[in-house]
Amino acid sequence: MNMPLHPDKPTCTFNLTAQPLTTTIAGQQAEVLTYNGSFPGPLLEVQEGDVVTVNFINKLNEPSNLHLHGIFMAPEVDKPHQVVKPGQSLSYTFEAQPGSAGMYWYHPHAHRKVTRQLFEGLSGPIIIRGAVDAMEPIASATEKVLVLHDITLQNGKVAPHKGMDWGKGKEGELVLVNDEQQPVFSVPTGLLRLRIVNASSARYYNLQVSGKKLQVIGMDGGFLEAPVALDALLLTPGERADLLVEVTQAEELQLLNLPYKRTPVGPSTDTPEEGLLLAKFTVTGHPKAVSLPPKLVEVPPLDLATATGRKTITFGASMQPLQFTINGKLFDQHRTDLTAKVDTLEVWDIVNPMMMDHPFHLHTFPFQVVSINGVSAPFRAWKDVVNVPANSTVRIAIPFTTFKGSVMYHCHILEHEDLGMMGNLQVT
Ligand SMILES: [Cu+2]
Repeated sequence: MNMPLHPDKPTCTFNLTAQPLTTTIAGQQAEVLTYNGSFPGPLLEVQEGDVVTVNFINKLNEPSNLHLHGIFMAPEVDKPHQVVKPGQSLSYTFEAQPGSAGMYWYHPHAHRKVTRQLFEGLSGPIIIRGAVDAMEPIASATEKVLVLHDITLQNGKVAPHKGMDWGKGKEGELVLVNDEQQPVFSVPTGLLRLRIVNASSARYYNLQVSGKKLQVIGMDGGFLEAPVALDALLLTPGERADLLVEVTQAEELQLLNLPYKRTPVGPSTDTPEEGLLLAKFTVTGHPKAVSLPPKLVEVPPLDLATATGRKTITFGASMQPLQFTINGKLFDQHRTDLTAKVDTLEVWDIVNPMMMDHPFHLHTFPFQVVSINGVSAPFRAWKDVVNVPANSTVRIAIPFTTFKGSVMYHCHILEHEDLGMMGNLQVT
């Protein structure tokens, strides 16, 4: 039995219409794809406990659908296999589960269409709010939602993918924050909360705020137990970060993308050594003392000794034609690749024997990263995407709770997903 919805709880309804739009991006006019004429799509904001309906309307000239990435919902509501033909619509109704406060996003998931539809502009942010958001000092922080998306424009359109782009994953020439190149935000002194979505099809962001520690308070779909201070944070496609920056005086801050090589061989990054400027924050106001929240939520450790299932997921590829595989197989939506039992804990090894990184994404069920090449994860967090570096193995632990059904797992470099690097898991 899947968890029933509670009709007595507050309800929220959103309509999202996928449609083309001619707009100006970085001074160039181009036809892009939008939700509701907005690039990126509008922020959907709900509270834990809300019953949420998202009505998706397809006004593109090809099939599409909607994936509410990372949200803990029944597989039959997520239904990424189901495509919506042009002119048709589909609804997604779910309860924003207690304890699921965090940053999520939405994007198309129609197989073999995902890369291009997302690269041309289809994505948008979702926030589920909970008790921690109402807690000081987080409640009074200045919050900015930043959707990172790259794009290449050419002759008034979004540039097409070429052969090599499908292998490496296309990185757009323009790196946009929301709909702008290098936007400048005016913010007051105090705590600055940055909620960042990597909505690029393939680009990794190695984020730094000049001269500041990033105080990570959440990753993907949930808060950490306490802030973790980092100099830089790698955000791979599909991942989200919830960061606090302590800004005690008027100054100018730069959000930078530092170089990161997705493959240890050959030239793989166009990012200058000193970093690429993504956005600026002009801070004004009187000097202000700030403090960090000492404690956020419980992220209970998982007892691996109780795990009843172990699996190995191995990435692979073949040339001519270029294809990407998991456990030697191309994606087939009619084939069940793996099975798991509800109310059990499983440990999976994600093995990447290739010379390039792949970010692994599992639908529906959040997991914890146990180790990377045998070294324990630096902090405990609920994740739905984890980077698996080249020639590496990442071990994750997944509690299969509440829901049964068919869920997908795939590489979140969308070119690889569209070329077959995806599988089906049946939870019974
Ligand atoms: Cu990949």
